[in-house]
Amino acid sequence: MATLKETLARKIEEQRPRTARLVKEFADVKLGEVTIGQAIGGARGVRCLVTDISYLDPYEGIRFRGKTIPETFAALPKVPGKDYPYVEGFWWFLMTGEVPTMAQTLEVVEDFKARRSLPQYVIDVLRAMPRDTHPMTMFSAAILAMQRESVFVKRYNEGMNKFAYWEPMLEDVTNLMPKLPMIAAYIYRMKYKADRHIHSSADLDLGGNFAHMMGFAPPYDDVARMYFILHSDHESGNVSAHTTHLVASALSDCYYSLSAGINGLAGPLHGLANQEVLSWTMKFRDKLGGKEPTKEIVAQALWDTLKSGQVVPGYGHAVLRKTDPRYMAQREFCQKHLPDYPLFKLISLIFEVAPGVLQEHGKAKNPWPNVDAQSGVIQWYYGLTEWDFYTVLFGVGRAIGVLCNITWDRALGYAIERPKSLTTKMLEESAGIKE
Ligand code: CMX
Repeated sequence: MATLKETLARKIEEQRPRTARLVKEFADVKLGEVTIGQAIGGARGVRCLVTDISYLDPYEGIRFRGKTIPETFAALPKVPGKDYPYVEGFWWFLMTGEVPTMAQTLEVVEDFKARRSLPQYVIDVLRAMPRDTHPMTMFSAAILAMQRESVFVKRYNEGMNKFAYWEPMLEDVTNLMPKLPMIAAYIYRMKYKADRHIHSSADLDLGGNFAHMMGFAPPYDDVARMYFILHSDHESGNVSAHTTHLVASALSDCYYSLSAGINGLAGPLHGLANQEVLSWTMKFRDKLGGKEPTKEIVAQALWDTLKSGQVVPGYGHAVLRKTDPRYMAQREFCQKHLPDYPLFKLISLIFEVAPGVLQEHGKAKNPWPNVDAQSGVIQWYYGLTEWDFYTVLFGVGRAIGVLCNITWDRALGYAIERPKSLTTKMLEESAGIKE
């Protein structure tokens, strides 16, 4: 049976000549022109990143290694008796592009278990922070604190051939990934559960053990598996993926890179929107004071938000132009497990009203919900009501995709990133503005 590393080595050997040929023979082929609007407007739509791990079509949504979300869930080995696949099998799939067998999946499960315990100093770092520190700050700091463990740095300092960079990178990301749910659970129990911690269980996979350490009974284990897989990757231009890739492009190791990416995820226009959605919805519910919400009342609340110059959290997207299939996957979960839950009904009512309001408002190019509009409901239902923790869950999931990406960045020798800046005067000259 081929191991993950052997499978990855084979895939890298297959891929390298394709990348080398593009660089050698076709480097001058144009992929598009950059406009002044794109230069000022966050490089929206500029096609200048390469990844084979996922692709985001504006109308279809995400495909992981060529598979839609339902195809991904159907293809991967499932935990016995559960509805969702092993996160470890998904890791293999994203990393290699091949669907693992059950035996290959279980090999990753065991490998992750062997690597997941946290060094005491990481716990000390977390405990030294004031308890009201945002959990994303704690999460990022814990990742960064482990930078001293980097195998890549040690091998680089010894002097290493650049074609071998991916091997210590793989070692580093495989050390880091299984620790992330452990860090997340530690932060959660320390901050919100009176510092009472639950030991990890030797029998459980990554998703199952995370649920166990958080203190939530099944089916929260399946919620964790679903949630981590759904949030893993969204091609490489979003803030968290791009930041991780950018920092790694300087040959910074995965600890520096992921910690930076997590800081980007903590922005309210990106991953923090999941906490914003719950905060918005709960404030709205409180204002209702027990009154039954109607479409008119929801529309009024949305207009109040827009008129006060704020965004409606959980709606809109830089690339998507339809309802996010990650939203739909979570909605289907709710329809199956909590169809009559009042908060789900309220979120569904907002889903009926918000796109029309945003269309009438006329600014957002995409009036449809994104992944963050639905995710808090499920967490709340299963007892995770501390919404400032929600983005940490997103971060554990997002790490799967970005850590696979930076391993491939090393394998294919992607260059240090260095786009070119222009001055405002230069833009005015290009536009033909005389004074
Ligand atoms: N509510 C109100 N206004 C919105 C809006 C929303 N949900 N979405 C976009 N707009 C506004 C923008 O702020 C922008 O206004 P200005 O012209 O005044 O700057 C205008 O519509 C055009 O924006 P856009 O091209 O449609 O969207 P962008 O690519 O610039 O931004 C995003 C995308 C996600 C940041 C934006 O839609 C937004 O702020 N949404 C709410 C926050 C959110 O849910 N973020 C999570 C995204 C998913 C994730 O990364 O986790």
